[in-house]
Amino acid sequence: MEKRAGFVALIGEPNAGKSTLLNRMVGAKVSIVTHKVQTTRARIRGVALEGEAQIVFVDTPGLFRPRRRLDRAMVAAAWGGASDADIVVLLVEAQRGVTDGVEAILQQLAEIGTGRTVALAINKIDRVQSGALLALSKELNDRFAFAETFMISAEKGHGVDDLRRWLAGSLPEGPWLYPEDQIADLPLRMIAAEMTREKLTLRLHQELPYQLTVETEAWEEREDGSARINQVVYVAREGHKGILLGRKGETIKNVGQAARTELENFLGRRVHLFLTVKVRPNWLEEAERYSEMGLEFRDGNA
Ligand SMILES: Nc1nc2c(ncn2[C@@H]2O[C@H](COP(=O)(O)OP(=O)(O)OP(=O)(O)O)[C@@H](O)[C@H]2O)c(=O)[nH]1
Ligand SMILES: [Mg+2]
Repeated sequence: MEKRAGFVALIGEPNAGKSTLLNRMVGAKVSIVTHKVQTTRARIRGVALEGEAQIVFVDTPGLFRPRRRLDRAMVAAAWGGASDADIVVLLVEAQRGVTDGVEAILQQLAEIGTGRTVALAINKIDRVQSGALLALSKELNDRFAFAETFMISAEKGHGVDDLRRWLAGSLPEGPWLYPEDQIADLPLRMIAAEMTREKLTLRLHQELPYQLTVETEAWEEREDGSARINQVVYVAREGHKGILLGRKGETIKNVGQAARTELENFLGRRVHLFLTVKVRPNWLEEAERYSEMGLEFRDGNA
């Protein structure tokens, strides 16, 4: 059998379950997941093997109507991921159906999707009756010529094997793109920063998760096999710093503990994690913050 390999971009509205699907396909948590929208900020690749095929999944930020510079950079990264891929999979939430947001994505897809293989994955089928699924599938297929439609639950795993097999068979023949044992290509320091951002997003309310960013500043391997990691959480306002720290520093302490536990599981060794909160009123307009996130900073984003 010939080897196959290629890129599969996962696109969809925020919260559709793209990162959950990527993690399930890879079999490890390489992309953070929360119940909130706009969790993923950059393109994150995860590698899955299926028979003789190496499938490189590209998780993307959710597609929505951007307002800020950061939003624009995220949406640009998502469409960039789609246009670079061999196959695009559009995730649509079963219970939400064809929202205005899905409508807008379908219109854009009509432009970039021609000549490209685009599959539809209706996700979160564990939340709806099967009758509703057929109607939704028909409605979506009437609007766009999807190569194939899958009904899946990224969280529970339903339909995911079928999707992976189909993707494997649809990729072009060619040599593998990554070493056999590689599952992600995000640098460890970025994975570590993302883990902390996930815990912050889960714990903080309203707009705050969207107004902060996390960077790993130092990573020291120690002789006893543990790692000493220093991270900075940038916030835009003094008031946000207070909320992040919490009473007697409780909030940041809990976040640090949760992030450390996850990092230790991921790395399989002990971690000493130190978090510092810094106020940086302009961080959302700083090119360096964007490159740290893996996003492009362009003048046109403003
Ligand atoms: N019930 C159910 N929930 C799911 C399923 N897939 C994902 N979720 C949940 O949906 C929420 C969003 O999942 P994510 O994977 O972060 O979604 P996303 O599309 O990556 O979101 P953004 O990064 O914000 O664009 C999380 O709470 C998941 O646990 C599913 O199949 N069924
Ligand atoms: Mg995501």
